[in-house]
Amino acid sequence: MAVRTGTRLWLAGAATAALVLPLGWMWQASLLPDRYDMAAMGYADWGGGPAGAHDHHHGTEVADLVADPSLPADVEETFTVATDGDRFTVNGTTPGPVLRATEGDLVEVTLVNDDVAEGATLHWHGIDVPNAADGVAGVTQDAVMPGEEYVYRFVAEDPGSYWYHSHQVSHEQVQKGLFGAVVIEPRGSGGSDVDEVVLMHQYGGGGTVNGQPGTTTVVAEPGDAVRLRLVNTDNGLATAWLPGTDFRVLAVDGRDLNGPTDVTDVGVEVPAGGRVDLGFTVPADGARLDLSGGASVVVGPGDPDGVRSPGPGEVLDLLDYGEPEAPPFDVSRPDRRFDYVIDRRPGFLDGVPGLWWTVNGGLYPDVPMFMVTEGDVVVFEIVNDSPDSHPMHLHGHHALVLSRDGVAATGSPWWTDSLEVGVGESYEIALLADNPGLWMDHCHNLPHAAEGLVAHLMYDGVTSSFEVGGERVNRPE
Ligand SMILES: [Cu+2]
Repeated sequence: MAVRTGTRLWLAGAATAALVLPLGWMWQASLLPDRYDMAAMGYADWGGGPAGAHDHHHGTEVADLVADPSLPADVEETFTVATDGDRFTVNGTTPGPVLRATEGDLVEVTLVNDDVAEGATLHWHGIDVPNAADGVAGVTQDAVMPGEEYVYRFVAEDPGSYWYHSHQVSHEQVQKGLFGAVVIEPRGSGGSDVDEVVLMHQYGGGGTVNGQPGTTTVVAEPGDAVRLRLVNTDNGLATAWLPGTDFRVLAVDGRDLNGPTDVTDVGVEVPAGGRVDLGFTVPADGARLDLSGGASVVVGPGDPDGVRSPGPGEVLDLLDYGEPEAPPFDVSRPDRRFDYVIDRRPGFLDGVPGLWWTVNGGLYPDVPMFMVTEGDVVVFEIVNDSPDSHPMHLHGHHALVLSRDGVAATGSPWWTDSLEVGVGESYEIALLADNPGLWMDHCHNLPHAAEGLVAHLMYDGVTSSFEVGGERVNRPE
């Protein structure tokens, strides 16, 4: 009897050890060092193309990938960030000021940190800036601490709608207000009669437009040509609709669509981080834009106290909207093909047990470093096998949507930097590697990024001497 009890106890102990020892190892293996070089994280994935040296000690420094220093600034701004513990502001407001430039301008913005204790940065979301101006703490710069400043310089090459936000503790700082819109006007064009930013954000309650809850009024006359620049700074997908008004989608993620046609009574989806420009002529009795977050915009005559319309029955599909046009590079024979398969499983992330996101089966930081050389044509297949949707954001580049779920795109070229990848969906996208650097490629549902849904695109021969963690406690997510 005693022997049997002992055996049982031994068996129980062995079973416990069999569980605990691997768990202990997994926990230990998941611990991140106090500081680490992002360029050395994960494993190199060459996407089926030739492998380079991937020597992250010798090469071109991220900090040296700058706009031509001899160019004088055409637009010069100082953005001072501050916090009262609850909200973050830029020059005293949230959203911060709209940064306006004209195509071709050299933009120079000095970030000054007044009192944001954990530090801050400015990332120019959707603008394909030189790497040193990308504003990612621990990757392209150190977080700017109170009393310090950092100068961002870039040429505003592509007219369109963009935004800026902190990329230090971004899941907290962005939600609490450290952002603003950017508009790059085309050079020498007449433009619209009325051109307004509609920045959508939820600070913790319902939706707001440019910081205002409820209904915002845009002054316009019947017959005016209007361009509304919808910017989604939230973590989730937004839907916008214009009940009864004919409209067209002029641009997506800062790129004009080719041959967009009028549509009526369909919704338009704006992924987290994404921008959609809507164009329409103001009807005699005005127009009304309703937003899924709960806010509305009345354009021209119309009743600000009017009733919100029920949501749209269907949403516009960009896959076959507008007129096709040949891509500027040959997408049929890419130099590299990468998989970006998103899933979720239990495990440890930096020693913390939980259900964490995976990239190609691995938990952060055991994720691919997508390696390219300048001039490569690169195809990504993003597959979402997880039970939640993910707005995927690649820094420094725009990608052309080739297909969704195996169905080829047949509409206008659809260039994106913030692409909603729904549950079970797969997208094939193509890009030209024409902006050397070390670039984040992550989910813009920012809590998801903080939960490990982060990878990087890296040009062979580029090095970064910045570190995540470290004395500056750089925490990009
Ligand atoms: Cu996500």
